Amino acid sequence: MYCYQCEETALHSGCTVKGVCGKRESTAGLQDLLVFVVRGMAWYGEALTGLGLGDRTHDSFIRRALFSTITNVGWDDTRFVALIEEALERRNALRRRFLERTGASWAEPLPEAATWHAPALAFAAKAADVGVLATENPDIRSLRELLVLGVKGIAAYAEHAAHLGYEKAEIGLFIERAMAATLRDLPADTLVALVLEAGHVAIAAMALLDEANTTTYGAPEISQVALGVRTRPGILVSGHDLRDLEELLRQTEGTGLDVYTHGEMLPAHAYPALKKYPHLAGNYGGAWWQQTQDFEAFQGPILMTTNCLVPLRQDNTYLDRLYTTGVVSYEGAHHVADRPEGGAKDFSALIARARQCPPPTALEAGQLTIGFAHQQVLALAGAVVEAVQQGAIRRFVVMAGCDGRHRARTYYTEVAQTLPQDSVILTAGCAKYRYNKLDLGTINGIPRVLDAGQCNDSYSLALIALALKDAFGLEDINELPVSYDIAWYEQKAVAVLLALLALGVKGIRLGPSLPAFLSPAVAQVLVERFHLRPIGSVDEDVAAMMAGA
Ligand code: FSO
Ligand code: SF4
Repeated sequence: MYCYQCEETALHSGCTVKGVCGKRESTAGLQDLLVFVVRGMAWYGEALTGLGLGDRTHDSFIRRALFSTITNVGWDDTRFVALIEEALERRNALRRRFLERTGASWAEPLPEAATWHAPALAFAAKAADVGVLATENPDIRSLRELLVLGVKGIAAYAEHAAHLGYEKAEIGLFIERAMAATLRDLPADTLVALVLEAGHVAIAAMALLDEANTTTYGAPEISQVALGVRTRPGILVSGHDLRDLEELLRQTEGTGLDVYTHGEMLPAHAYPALKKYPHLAGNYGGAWWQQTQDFEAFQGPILMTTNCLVPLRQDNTYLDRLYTTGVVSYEGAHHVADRPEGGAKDFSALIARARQCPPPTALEAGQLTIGFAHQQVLALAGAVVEAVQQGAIRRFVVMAGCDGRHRARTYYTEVAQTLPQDSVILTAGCAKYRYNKLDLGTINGIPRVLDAGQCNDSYSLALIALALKDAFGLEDINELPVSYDIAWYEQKAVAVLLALLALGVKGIRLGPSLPAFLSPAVAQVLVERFHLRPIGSVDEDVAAMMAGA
């Protein structure tokens, strides 16, 4: 195996024996093979689109296939074997259509991803040939991977929007074009252009998801979220899928059960159509990487709707209380099937299990204030602009992104603590768990940590920056008193980063380390064009950011 798609990759180079995340070699190989066959699907898809025979019926499958290979999503090899088999069937259907139309008249040779076929028994052997290292030139490999990893993030966000009935053909068309491009001998410049285009598509995907979430559940509003527990048995919901949470809330109404959010599900408490449920009891536990302790203590069933699911430790006892759904899979856990057309998922088994469980053990007390997505912040725009003009707010620091296990991530806690009192932190994603429970105070009644929501709600932060630019009559987003100190971990964050670059944001600090999939030459392109840089020491970075650098 060779996997270097996340920030925690071994030796900051690549996981080659077993993932630092716990991914087995067999799973890594099947994921590579799935991506390979999806590339083959995309190759025909793009060709058929060019022939006026575009077929968007495979978009949903392609999104789910890519999403399932994101870090901490799919752990069950049997699910990947089934996905590869389905991908081969779909690719062959596209191939038949293509051959019917073109016969022998197509000039370009067919890539292997478009023709290879074998039964499941041969998947493991083939996987060894189709991974990251199949591309020899390190810079082309780096650009192809940057593109594919950004596309994985885009696919995930677009899939969430699709669950709420929001789809855009342009996203599917781009995914098809980008994946097909990785099968061609393209010059580096063409790949760089595709990577930058991926940033624009990432903005489109996050905008679509924002529209889907806010149209369905209302605009997030300032809300208090309890961190303690109640006395009744509970269900813990993690991941990012709001529709799963909503269906579970409906099905648990009047059952005597409470529902708690975990990790990236925290922002659900700010949506009017979700917070209205009195049994949405609070937020439980810390960031994703602490879940083996938190899930153990919870005592009731846990529903994982998306990443991040981590492998259980040997002494964990919650496998029988673990429920996966959607693209998430884990050997030995229960899986809640997809919703039937026009219907809802059936959570009855999980609910029955919850009734037999004791209530959760309290981990914390107190509450958090959340709900600062773009609509809410723009409603406060007058006060914010005034605070800047009076000098009460000197700087905004965008600290969006992911949390992770690495000790170096204490940097983000320390930055939050070191930033002076006249600065405001804008956050989104699970990165916030490094500082959202510190008491950092308020400025003119505005909290010093404004939490816009999930990682995809980084879109909100971009809208806020654009609105501030207009409010101050500035030409360029980079003239704002805003610095970017982003933490990344997995591939959704790659999409968010590309989106920020596409918006023209310069001088982003990225940590705790730059991606291993950036070759020195590709990293240099990002440094030169966008002044992207790694994080430094806390004191130096805080001083530089406050000075506008
Ligand atoms: Fe975090 Fe995990 Fe949302 Fe990620 S829970 S790390 S960027 O999956 O998706 O922020
Ligand atoms: Fe390694 Fe990250 Fe890949 Fe897991 S996802 S195998 S930790 S690079």
